[in-house]
Amino acid sequence: MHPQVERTLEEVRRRNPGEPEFQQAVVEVLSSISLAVERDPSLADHSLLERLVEPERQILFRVPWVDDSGTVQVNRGYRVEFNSALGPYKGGLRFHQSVNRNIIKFLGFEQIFKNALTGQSIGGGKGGSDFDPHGKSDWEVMNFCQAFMTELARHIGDKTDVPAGDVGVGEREIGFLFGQYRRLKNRWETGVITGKGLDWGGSQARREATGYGVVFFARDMLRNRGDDLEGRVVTVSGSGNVAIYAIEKALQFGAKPVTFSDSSGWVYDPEGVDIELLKEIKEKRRGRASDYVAERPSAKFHAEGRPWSVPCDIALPCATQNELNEEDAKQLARNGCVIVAEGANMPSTPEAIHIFADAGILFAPGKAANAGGVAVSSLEMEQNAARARWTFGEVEGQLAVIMSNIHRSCLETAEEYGKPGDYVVGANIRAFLRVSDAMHAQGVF
Ligand code: NDP
Ligand code: 2IT
Repeated sequence: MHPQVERTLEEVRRRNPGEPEFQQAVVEVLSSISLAVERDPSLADHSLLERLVEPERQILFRVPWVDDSGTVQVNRGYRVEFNSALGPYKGGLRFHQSVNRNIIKFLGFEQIFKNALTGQSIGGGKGGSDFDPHGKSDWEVMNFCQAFMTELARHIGDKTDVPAGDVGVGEREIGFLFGQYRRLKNRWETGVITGKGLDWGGSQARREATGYGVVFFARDMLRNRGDDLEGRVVTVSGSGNVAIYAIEKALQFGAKPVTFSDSSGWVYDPEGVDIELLKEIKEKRRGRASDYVAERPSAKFHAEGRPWSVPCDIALPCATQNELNEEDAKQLARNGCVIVAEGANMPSTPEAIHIFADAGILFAPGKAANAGGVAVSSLEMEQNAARARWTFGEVEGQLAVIMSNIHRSCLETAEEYGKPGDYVVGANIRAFLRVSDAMHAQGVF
C-alpha cells in the first residue's frame, strides 16, 4: 500500500476507536485508492486523504418523545454531513436499534463514493436514530418523527443536506418527517427530503429504484459475459424496500428469486417468490417472514441460518451490513453461484469478498450496485426544483441508463488500473477521482 495511504489508515484507526464498521469501510476504499495514488501521488496532496476520511460536520442530538402509555422516551439522533464537494449532502436516515455514530459514519462514508458514481451533483451524508420502529403504533412513529425533525430541520435544506429513507424509514416515516419540516418552516420546500409520496412531491419509481437498479446492474454483469437473467435462480436476503423490488424486477426479467428474510429468519420458496403475497404481508400488514409460509404451501420458513445455503446463480444480499460471511461465500462458491451484487450497504464481510475473488465469482459492491435509489432521489430533487412530474417510464428509463453507466465506468476504470473485472477497484477509484478533483479544485476546507 502507498505509504501516504498507510499513514491515513493508521490515523483512522487511532482516531476512531470502537468503530469497526467505519474502519472496515475506510480500509476497503483506501486499499483501492492506493493504486491511484501510486500512479499519481499528487492526488494525495494537501492532506486530501486525511480530509476525505474526516466528516465535514457531525450532528448528535437528543430526541425525546411520548409513547402511547404517556411515558417519555429518549433516543439519540445523528446526521453525519460527510462530504459536499460534489453537491449538497445526500443520503438516507436509518431507524434501527443498532444505530450509533460508527454505523452512521460508515454509511455516510460509503455514500460519498456511491453518489459520485451516479454522475449527479450530490455530496455524501447519512443520519438516523437508535429508535426501533418494530411494534410501535403509527402514533408513536409520528411522535418520534416529529421530535426527530424538530432538531434536524435546522441543519437540512434543499441546497444544504437532503435526507431520504433507509432501514426503518419508508414512505410513512418520510411523510411524518416532511410534514413536521413544513410545519416548522411554513414553506412548501419539497426538495428538502426525498422518497416522498407521489401526490406531495415524490417521484415515480423512487420506491422501486434501489431494488430495480440492483437487478439492472446484475443483468449488465451477466450480459458482459454473454449471459442473461432469464431462467436464473436468485437468492435474496431481506424483505424490505430493496429486497422486494429486487425480487419484482428479477421476476420481470424471467429469473427465479427463491428466498427472502427478515430478522426473525428466512424463507425458501422453490417455486419462486409470490411477489404480490410478499408485498401484501410486508408493505400492507407489516408482518413477519413466517406469515408468508402460512399462505404459500411451496415455501418453508427457517429460523436458523441464512439464504446463502440455497443453490443459486445469483445472490443479492439486501438486508444489512456484514450479513454474508466467509462461510456463506464458500457455500455460494460450492453451489456454483456466478454473481453477487450487493443491494444492502456493505453486506459482505472482507473475508467473503476474498473468497468471491478466489472462486471467480463476479462481485458488485453496494456503492455501485445499489446506487439506483439515491440516483432516483436526485431525479426527484430535479423534478422538485423544476416543479415537474415525470412518468414512471421516463424515470425508470433514466435509472437503467445511470446503472449501465456505472457498470461501464467500473469496468473501464478497473481495466485502466490493471484489475480487469474487479468492480471494487473500479468503483472506488472512479468515485475517488471525481471527488478528489472537486476537492482539489475548491481549495482546502
Ligand atoms: P427496510 O427497513 O425496508 O428493510 C430492511 C430489511 O432487512 C428487513 O427485512 C429487515 O428485517 C432486514 N434487516 C434489517 N436489519 C437487519 C439485521 N440487523 N439483521 C437481520 N435482518 C435485518 O430497509 P431497506 O430495504 O431500505 O434497506 C436494506 C439495505 O439496503 C440496507 O443496508 C440499506 O442501507 C440499503 N440501501 C437502501 C436503499 C434505499 O433506497 N432504501 C438504497 C441503498 C441501499 P426486520 O424487518 O425484521 O428488521
Ligand atoms: O443507502 C442509500 O443509498 C440510501 N439509503 C438512499 C439514499 C437517498 O438519499 O436516496
